[in-house]
Amino acid sequence: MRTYQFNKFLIEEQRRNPALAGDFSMLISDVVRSCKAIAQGVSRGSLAGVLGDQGSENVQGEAQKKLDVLANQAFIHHCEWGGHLAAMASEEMDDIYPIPASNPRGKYLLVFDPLDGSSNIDVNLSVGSIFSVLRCPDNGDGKTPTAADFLQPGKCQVAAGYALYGPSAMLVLTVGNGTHGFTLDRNIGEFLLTHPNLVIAPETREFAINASNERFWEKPVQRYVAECLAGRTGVREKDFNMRWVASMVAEVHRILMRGGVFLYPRDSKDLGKPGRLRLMYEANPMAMIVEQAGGLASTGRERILDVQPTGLHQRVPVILGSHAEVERIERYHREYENGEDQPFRSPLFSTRTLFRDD
Ligand code: AFP
Repeated sequence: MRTYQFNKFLIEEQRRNPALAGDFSMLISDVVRSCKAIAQGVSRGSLAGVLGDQGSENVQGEAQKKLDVLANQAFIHHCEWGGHLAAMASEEMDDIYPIPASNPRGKYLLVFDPLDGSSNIDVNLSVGSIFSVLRCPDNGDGKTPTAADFLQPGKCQVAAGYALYGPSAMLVLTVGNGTHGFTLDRNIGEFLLTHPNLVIAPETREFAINASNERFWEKPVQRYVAECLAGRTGVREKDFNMRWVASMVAEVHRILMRGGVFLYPRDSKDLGKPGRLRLMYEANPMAMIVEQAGGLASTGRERILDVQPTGLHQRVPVILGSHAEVERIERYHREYENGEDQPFRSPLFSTRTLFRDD
């Protein structure tokens, strides 16, 4: 396989798009260095004494793992001094992190989930880091950035990517010209281009959802999943497979590799949360990656990249992956909203009607 180092890929992208030269490429290199450091810590697991709980909570009220905090520190340590960023924001930090005045400030903003799927880390399952790059609005007078500067729709991202710390450590990146995968060669400590121009299969027989929430889903999602479960005995006339790793990075990577659809929909489990996943540092970067690979990413009612953020840590419903399935799920939401969804009967549920009682 003809592979080449990540830096060669960046240089070729700069030649294609001069706007990526200089600050931007140097920033991406700093992010990649952060992911290499995290990959090293994750791979040593218990041997490095970094597993288990930190004994604190993040702004989401979620227990922090030691590696959550260490991964967050790795991004700060590798990215704060290069002079390419004005500020950073993270799942693990309540507010934004303006670059200290002691360091030069740049024209980009970095948003990241330093360790996604961290509830899997203590049981040695795949976890990852997710990152998104935005331009910092020109404050003109070099004013310290604010959280409001980050609240840009996902379509404004200039780059998005993730690192997957799995059997092999991989990096997946888009700078707006396709989605590309790199594998870490630990012998030389470099990511090598192994999966150029990834494309998501438009059709699939595989869906990923946390099925334990079924009773809390909205009816269009209940309809879609029930039809998948009915398989060849129902309206889909084909059997489906289900996967659930509880690590978004792993689910998205599988979809990039072999197609599929991932759903973390709105549910009534906690009416204060319109979904579990965060817009700025999970849904938006993954949506850009998926769309650049020919897939779709939706809330069920609108394109994720069009959502106007209202808060740094806001949550959104996420439905992404193979084009045909996401379009079907969006159609089911429209039919539900318009009262056009037909009474649903399935051999699995005898005469149970999942939809409107009227
Ligand atoms: P953690 O980082 O707290 O493990 O959450 C992971 C995640 O945000 C996303 O990566 C998974 O797809 C989803 O949550 C898993 O949610 P469930 O715990 O409900 O399965």
